[in-house]
Amino acid sequence: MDWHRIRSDFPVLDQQVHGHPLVYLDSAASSQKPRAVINTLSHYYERDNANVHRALHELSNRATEAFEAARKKVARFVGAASEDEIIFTRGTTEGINLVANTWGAQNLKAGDVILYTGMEHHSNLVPWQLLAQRTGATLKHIPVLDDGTLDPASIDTLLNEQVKLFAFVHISNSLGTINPAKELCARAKAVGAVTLLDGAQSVGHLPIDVQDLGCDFLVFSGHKMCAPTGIGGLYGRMELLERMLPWHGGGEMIAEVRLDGSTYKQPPHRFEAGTPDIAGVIGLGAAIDYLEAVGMENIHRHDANLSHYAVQQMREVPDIRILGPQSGPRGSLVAFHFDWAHPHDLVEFANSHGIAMRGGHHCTMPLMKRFKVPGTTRASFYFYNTIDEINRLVEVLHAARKFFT
Ligand code: C6P
Repeated sequence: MDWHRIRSDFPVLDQQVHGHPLVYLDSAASSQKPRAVINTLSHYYERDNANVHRALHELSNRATEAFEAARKKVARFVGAASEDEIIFTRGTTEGINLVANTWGAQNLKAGDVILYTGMEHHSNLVPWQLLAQRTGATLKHIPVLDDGTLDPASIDTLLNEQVKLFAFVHISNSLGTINPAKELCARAKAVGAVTLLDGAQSVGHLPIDVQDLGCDFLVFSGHKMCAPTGIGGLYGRMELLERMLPWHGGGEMIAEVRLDGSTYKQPPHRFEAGTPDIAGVIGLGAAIDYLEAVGMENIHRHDANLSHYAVQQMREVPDIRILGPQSGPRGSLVAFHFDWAHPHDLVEFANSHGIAMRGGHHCTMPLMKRFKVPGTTRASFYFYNTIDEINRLVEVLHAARKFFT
């Protein structure tokens, strides 16, 4: 693979920041966009812009065709059985809230258990907490071990017949842990629990096949996989989707509206009230075309090489504690802690050297508490990053340690 040529597809990466070439190591927060996606958005607004599913004129037909073609692409990309199992959302957060407010509100009652894990992003905690308050369901979580993996003994005891929903993250945004999603979904299924997989950090980083994984719901964000912000997806198994009532009411989600009540369209349209983010959806389709052209296996391998190399090199920096798995596979990010500076000070220092990283709790406060750290600094990678950039990061970490101590 010619990764340098691929990198040149991302115009934003070709710039200086504070007199240094930009090193963008914050893709777990949001990825950069290739020219193919940017051009698709321009083309859409310059040539095809119109509302979808509503009119019969040429522009509306073109917009509707591109919009529904993107749904097919997403379905293929995540291995769904049908494009009708794909609902467009604003992102992972909205997808989880949709499931909590539809499937959750309809199916959970007092005494039922919602199981999640100690490494969830706030978006996979708070919606369930709100739902538990409304329904009287009980919240339980699988603790995280020191090495950043889920405690197998707790899985044995907690994943039982009382669990109605098991919601867990595929790749932790704060540890890099890759959870054994297929095995966990099978175990949940064996006790009759529905599964929701948070794919925010995995979709677009490794090949995903929901049918092989066996999850009931998968949520993800387009902006973390080369697509625009404000667009994402929810995959739901049709058997569940067709029994779920709508969450938002409005135009386009209805079959018939009377003054005394309404009937609703079949999924997915039942869950897409109002004018959607048309350009975002078409941009997501373009991002998928782009990722598939690079090859998901290639992307996964390159990501894995980068994070493996980064862990090895960062271990050489004195007084740094890397969170998450110390060996074996990890997602394309490395989060670390040190006592010699606040994460925000290090992020500022790195920024003055042209390096973009994130510092803080990464929307995983319970995990920070678990590891007894106020926050961490996180370098996250994507296939446009290079080994040279990791070398620059490590140089700057050495310099920062000297500067702050
Ligand atoms: N994590 C990060 O810097 P949204 O904001 O809806 O696109 O994604 C939410 C979300 C859910 N789950 C996981 C595992 C995530 O990593 C994220 C987003 C970003 O780590 C922003 S906090």
